[in-house]
Amino acid sequence: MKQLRTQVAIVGAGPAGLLLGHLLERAGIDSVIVEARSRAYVEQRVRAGVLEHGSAELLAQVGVGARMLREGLVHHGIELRFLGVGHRLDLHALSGGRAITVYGQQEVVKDLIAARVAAGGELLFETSELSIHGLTSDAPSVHFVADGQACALQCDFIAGCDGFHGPCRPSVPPSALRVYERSYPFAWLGILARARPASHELIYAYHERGFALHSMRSPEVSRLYLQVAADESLASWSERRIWDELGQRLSGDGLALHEGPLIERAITGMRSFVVEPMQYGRLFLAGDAAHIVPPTGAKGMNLALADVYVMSRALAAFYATGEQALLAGYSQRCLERVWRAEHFSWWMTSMLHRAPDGDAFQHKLQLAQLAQLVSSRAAATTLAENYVGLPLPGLETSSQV
Ligand code: RFL
Ligand code: PHB
Repeated sequence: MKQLRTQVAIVGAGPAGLLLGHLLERAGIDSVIVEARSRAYVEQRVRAGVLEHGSAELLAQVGVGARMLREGLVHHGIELRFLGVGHRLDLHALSGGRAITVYGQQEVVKDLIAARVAAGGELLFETSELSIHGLTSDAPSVHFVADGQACALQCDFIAGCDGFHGPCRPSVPPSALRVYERSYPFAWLGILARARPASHELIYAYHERGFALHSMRSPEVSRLYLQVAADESLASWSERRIWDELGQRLSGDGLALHEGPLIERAITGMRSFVVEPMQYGRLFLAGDAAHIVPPTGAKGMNLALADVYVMSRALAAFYATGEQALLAGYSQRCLERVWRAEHFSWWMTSMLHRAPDGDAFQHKLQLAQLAQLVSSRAAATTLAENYVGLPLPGLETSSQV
């Protein structure tokens, strides 16, 4: 077996693992990132699209934001649409000058991989048979196969950034973790279309037929989502049916969708999930490996970035001075933000979707809540503050990205 050694072994090259590798590199800490998929696969995986104010600032401040600053779309507002009428929420004014940046997750991933390669950092793709060992010892290790060769990577710490289905969380004895979970009786059908966005800003629509979301990736590419049944099959959704349904839920009040060829379509289930604590011995979990939110609040990728920011500061303090308090506090520190985002994502989801068993009373409650959001500055401020995101502790902030 080939013997390797590093300070921090990072499992997974999604946004969490890649940003952690970059932040550690800047702090002079050696790491190896081990990823099961190919580089092309992770660079093309279409997922989230909204960066919170703090996430965009973090990427820019640590030197991986140049393309995001050029190509990302800074948005100062979103629209809530119900009963066929659109209402703009001025996020910028309501949040004291903060904004969001629309920039695809796979673009963040591409920029982070380019930075890793340029810095000469170890990043192994297409590995298999990964397992982790010695978590409660001072000498944990990660075993895997790379290029047909079995490897044992000795390290001081393991960062489990391997997503919801990765092997790190299941390696912890179940009695050491507590799981909090909720599933939802619907899913999202998401499309990417070569079509000019119908609006400059995101539109979250509550409709009797179900939720719809209008988003984008560039001035030529639209990203749209439809609430569908939890067990819906993609096969029953022709291109024509998708556009017709989007039109029914989103159009009207001066808004007309621009149709175009589909580049991508997929159905994603919705769930809320948190594991506590996010640490076991020398294993630290981050991102989807530790928590999942339904995508309605656009928080998934942002939480992943925030976790590894906190983890990198704790590891930097440990290697600089031997200080262990920040590492010991990692889980608690992250979970405060995680639970805020869990609540916000659950709340947005419940307010904007039609529950299959929802009755007329439920529908009226949702409409009353939406009406309050677009008429009360206090209510709108709560949404805006959550949507643009909490500041990252210790990060210099500006009011304008
Ligand atoms: P990721 O991005 O899932 O990355 C984990 C990485 O770990 C690798 N891995 C392994 N590597 C080595 N050995 C193994 N045995 C491994 N097992 C797994 C995986 O291949 C992968 O590369 O987790 P990370 O970094 O925590 O980032 C989290 C975000 O990706 C996630 O929160 C968001 O994308 C969630 N999400 C969405 N969030 C939004 O805010 N808006 C969206 O529209 C949105 N759409 C989505 C989504 C998540 C989806 N998933 C997880 C199925 C759409 C989908 C389809
Ligand atoms: C996206 O652009 O993919 C997107 C935007 C907002 C969300 C979820 C996804 O809440």
